[in-house]
Amino acid sequence: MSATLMIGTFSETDSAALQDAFDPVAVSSPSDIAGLDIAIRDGISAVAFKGHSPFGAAEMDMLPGLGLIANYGVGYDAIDIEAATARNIRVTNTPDVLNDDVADLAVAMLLATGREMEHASAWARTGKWKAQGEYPLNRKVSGGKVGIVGLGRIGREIADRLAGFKMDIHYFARSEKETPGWSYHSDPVSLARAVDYLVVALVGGKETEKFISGAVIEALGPQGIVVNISRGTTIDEGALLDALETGGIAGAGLDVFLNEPDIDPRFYALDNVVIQPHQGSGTHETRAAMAALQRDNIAAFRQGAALKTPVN
Ligand code: 8YV
Repeated sequence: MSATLMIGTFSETDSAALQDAFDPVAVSSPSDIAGLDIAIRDGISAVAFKGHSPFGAAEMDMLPGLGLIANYGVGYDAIDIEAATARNIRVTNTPDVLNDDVADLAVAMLLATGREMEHASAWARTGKWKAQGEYPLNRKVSGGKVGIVGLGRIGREIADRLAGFKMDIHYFARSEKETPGWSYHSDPVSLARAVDYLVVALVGGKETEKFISGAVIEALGPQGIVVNISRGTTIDEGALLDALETGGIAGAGLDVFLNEPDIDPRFYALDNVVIQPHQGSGTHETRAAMAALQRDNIAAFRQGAALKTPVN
């Protein structure tokens, strides 16, 4: 028998489509695999995975017939790729289909933070506009200097959008790209020093942990705004909170956090932070495309065809 295991919390639509296509067994998290009967575990050859709970060697070893983990998401930092490769388990992800939405949200957070839109909205809603008059002046975003940390597919979409806002584009990447007019920085401190806005579009995982360090945040300075649409792990969150609380930087627009959704309550007390509940790819259109790509990868695996978007 060759069965599929669905791991995670899927929307009703995505779940129904997976049921129709593969009639899977379902659990909420990789840590639930241990609770499945051995006979069921032995029959699993493909996993449809969604979420950010760790999927490591121990969980893989409980599924001896596993050949594929099809991840719902471009980021696969929750999955131990080295352990999967060592066990001949292929991993796929859902790149590209979410670039637009994630880039849109990054730009929205940059504008919302810079133009103090949450404050300004509260000013109107709580009657201050009527009672106290015009909202205090804030800052011009168009034409500013922005640094993109990670010029991959999503980073590039963000940079292209911000070029439309007449911004001076700087970036950090592992190597310089063919980007006439944009300024390359080989280290993030130099990048942060050169700009007013820093947008983090790195991949997650051990290699990029705390890449945006206290030193980078300090280099950005009191006028600086940080936007993060990558993973909570890419920023030294303690250093970020300290800087936000003490005026070390001006503000932040954050879609991702450590320990989400149980995020550090210090964030809730800050009025210079725009908080989004990791909703970068969360539109009907994009989530449908991500789910379809995940199913296509499973179908390809079942047919012995080439995987659509392999990771390893
Ligand atoms: C998640 C994401 O997949 O693609 C990614 O890497 O972070 C998101 O799109 C989504 O939150 C579902 O877990």
